[in-house]
Amino acid sequence: MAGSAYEALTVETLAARLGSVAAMRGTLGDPAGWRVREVGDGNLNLVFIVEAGNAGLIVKQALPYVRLVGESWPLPLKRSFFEYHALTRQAARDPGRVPAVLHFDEAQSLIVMEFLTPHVILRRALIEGRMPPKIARDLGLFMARTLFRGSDLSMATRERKADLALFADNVELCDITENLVFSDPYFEAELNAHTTPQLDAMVAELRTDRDMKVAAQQMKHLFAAKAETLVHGDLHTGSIMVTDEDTRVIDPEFAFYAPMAFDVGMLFANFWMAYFSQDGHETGGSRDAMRAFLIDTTEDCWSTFRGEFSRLWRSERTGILYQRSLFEDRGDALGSEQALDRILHDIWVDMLGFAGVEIHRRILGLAHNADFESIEDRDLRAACETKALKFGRQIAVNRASIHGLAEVNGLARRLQSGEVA
Ligand code: SR1
Ligand code: MG
Repeated sequence: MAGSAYEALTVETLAARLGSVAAMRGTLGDPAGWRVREVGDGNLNLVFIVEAGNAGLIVKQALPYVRLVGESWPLPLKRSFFEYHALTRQAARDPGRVPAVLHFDEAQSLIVMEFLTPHVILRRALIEGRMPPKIARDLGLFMARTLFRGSDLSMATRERKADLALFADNVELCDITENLVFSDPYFEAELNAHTTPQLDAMVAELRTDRDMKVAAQQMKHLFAAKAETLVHGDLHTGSIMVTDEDTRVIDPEFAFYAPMAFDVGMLFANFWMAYFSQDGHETGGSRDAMRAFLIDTTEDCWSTFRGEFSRLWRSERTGILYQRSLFEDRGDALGSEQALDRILHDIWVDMLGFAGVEIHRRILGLAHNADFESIEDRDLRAACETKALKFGRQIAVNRASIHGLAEVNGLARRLQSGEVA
């Protein structure tokens, strides 16, 4: 099928169409014995699990439209090209943290990759009250390594500029983020939805909140203008698969050169949304331990991120920025540490802004989170969402004067307990 015109796969056609792909045959044997299921539950693509005996592979294929909305919203197939190239770079920058790629077919916009089993989507695990013990460390390391090593702090400038140009073409997926994350939540955009009527008053308040609108646009400005590193671009808990022993980051089709803080803010927003949603998942008993786990996860993940970023700063700073020739080589290690502190501070402040808007868009925009959506009692869901919306507003608007996670998580606890309304 190499070189033939794009055609979406189906459960019925997959074996016949991919049966001659060497990487698939090598793992799965004769296609006559393949068992095929379509399991895509994301917003955009087809995802097939193909099994034979005890072996399995994933085939992910882009559709020429947004699956969540339908053919009325066309979307370029080229996103699988960006996903493939992002996966290869992430695999080199943090080995073992993304699924192995076995085959890429650009014309068919499909990637054949490792079948992660018995992994589950992290969001699902958190909704079920599971506490995967390694996520904070694995994700802190992943963010530090991919964000540092994709930037001008580390890469040869010619190579980085070539990558910047390559990923700059991911225009339509950036456009989704630019509109859905930073703008749509703050006006009556056509595809918006929220828990109604319970949130109506809160939504009206947010849409007339000048400070919040300015904060959201400042974050959009940064996202659009600060081409700092290759970000994953959609690093939420639905883009992570886990077991107790392993953490994998999947789905980097939104990859783009953007601020380092973007991935960190997205991820932390999703931890905080999981925190505020726990009230809605207490049918099996109290979720106090789960809430404590999520707070600890933000703290451990941030401290791992800072630690690894600092280690890389001291040992791998080979790019054009903050050259050693200006600092360490002149006996000014303190100057280099001062610059590191400034950079980590900027990531911290921007992370809070990105986290705030990510929380808002998952409650007010098109693409919602199962953390809240799976709460059937709409009054209870709205109560959880209201706390999250208030939290998002506080951290985004006040980001420059918030000094640490103790303060942010203190706010989360006070909103959760009702001490702050
Ligand atoms: C129309 S796509 C909506 C959302 O799904 C993806 O996972 C991204 O988060 C995007 O914003
Ligand atoms: Mg995705």
